[in-house]
Amino acid sequence: PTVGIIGAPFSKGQPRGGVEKGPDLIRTAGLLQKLQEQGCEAKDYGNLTFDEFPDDEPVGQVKNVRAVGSANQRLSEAVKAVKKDGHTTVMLGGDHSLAIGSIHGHSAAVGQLSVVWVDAHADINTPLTTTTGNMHGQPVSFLLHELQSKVPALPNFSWLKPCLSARDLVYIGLRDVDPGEHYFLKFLGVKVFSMTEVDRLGIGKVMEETCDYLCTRGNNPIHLSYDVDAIDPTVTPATGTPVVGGLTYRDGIYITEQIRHTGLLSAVDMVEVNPLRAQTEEGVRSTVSTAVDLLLGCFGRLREGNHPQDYVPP
Ligand code: DIR
Ligand code: MN
Ligand code: MN
Ligand code: MN
Repeated sequence: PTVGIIGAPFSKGQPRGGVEKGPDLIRTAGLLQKLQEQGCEAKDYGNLTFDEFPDDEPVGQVKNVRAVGSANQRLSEAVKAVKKDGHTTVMLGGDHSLAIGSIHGHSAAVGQLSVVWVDAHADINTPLTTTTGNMHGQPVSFLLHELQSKVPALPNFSWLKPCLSARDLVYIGLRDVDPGEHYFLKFLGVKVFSMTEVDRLGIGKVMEETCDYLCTRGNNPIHLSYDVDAIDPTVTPATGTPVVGGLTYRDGIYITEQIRHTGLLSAVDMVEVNPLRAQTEEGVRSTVSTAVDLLLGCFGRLREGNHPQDYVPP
C-alpha cells in the first residue's frame, strides 16, 4: 500500500489560530519515516497553498465562506490527483471543514464511498442551522445528497456537487451534537455510535457492527475522517473544541486497526490538531503523537507486533 500525504494548513473553518500548524507538526513527529519503517511506501506531496479573501464578509451566519469554498476546491483537485496516482491519501489538516474537499475529491476519483466519521461532533449543521457560523461544524451537510434542499447556494461553492449518501456514513464517538444536527441524524437514519453506544457495546462490538454495516453497503472504498477531538482531551488536549468523556487512546487505535483490516481504506483525514490550544507542551506532544499513532494504525501497525513478509530470523 502506498500512501500519498497532502498537507492542508487551513484554519478558516473555525476561529482559533494554530490549527494550520497541524500538517508540519505531524510531519516533524516522524510520520513519513515511521510509515517507511513499517514497510509502507509513502510520498509527501507537501502543503497546499490557499488564496486569501480579504473581504470575506459573513453570508448569513456563516463565516469565511469564500475562503473555505476556495480552499476545498483546491483540496478536492489535489486529493483526486493523488488518488488517480494510485495512493491511499492522507490529508493532514487543518480544520474539519477540509473534509468537504477531501471527500469530494476522493469520490471524484473512485466513485461511491463509505465514510467513517470519528469525532466528538457530528459536523452536520447546515448554513441555516449553525449557531456558531463555523464551517468546520457543517461539512457533512454539504456532502450529503439527502440534505441538498437544506443547503443554500454560497459563494465559491458552485463547484461542489453532493457525493455521499446518508446510508454510506457511520459516526463514532459523538458526544456534543446540536439540536438541528440530532434532528438530521434521526431523520436520515444515519448509523451513529455515540459515546453511549461505545459504553454499552464496547469498541470491539462497535467496530464489528461498523464493518458489517459497511460490508452490507457493498464494500465501497472507505474514507476515514478522523477529528482528533474524538479522543478524550486528557490524551489529545491540543484541539479547538475539546469535549470531556471521549474515546480512550486504545479505542482510537482499535478503530484504525479494524478499518485497516477491511482492506478497503482508501483515504484518511487527520484534522483539528491545534498546538496553541493545549495548556502544556506535554499536551501538544501527546496530541501530535496520538495523531501519528492513529495514522500508523491505519497503515498496518499492530499492537501484537509486525514483521516483514520476507523476514527470516538469523
Ligand atoms: C458546533 C461545534 N456543533 C458547531 N462543532 C465542532 O460549531 O457547529 N466541530 N466543534 O468540530
Ligand atoms: Mn506516485
Ligand atoms: Mn470535526
Ligand atoms: Mn470535533
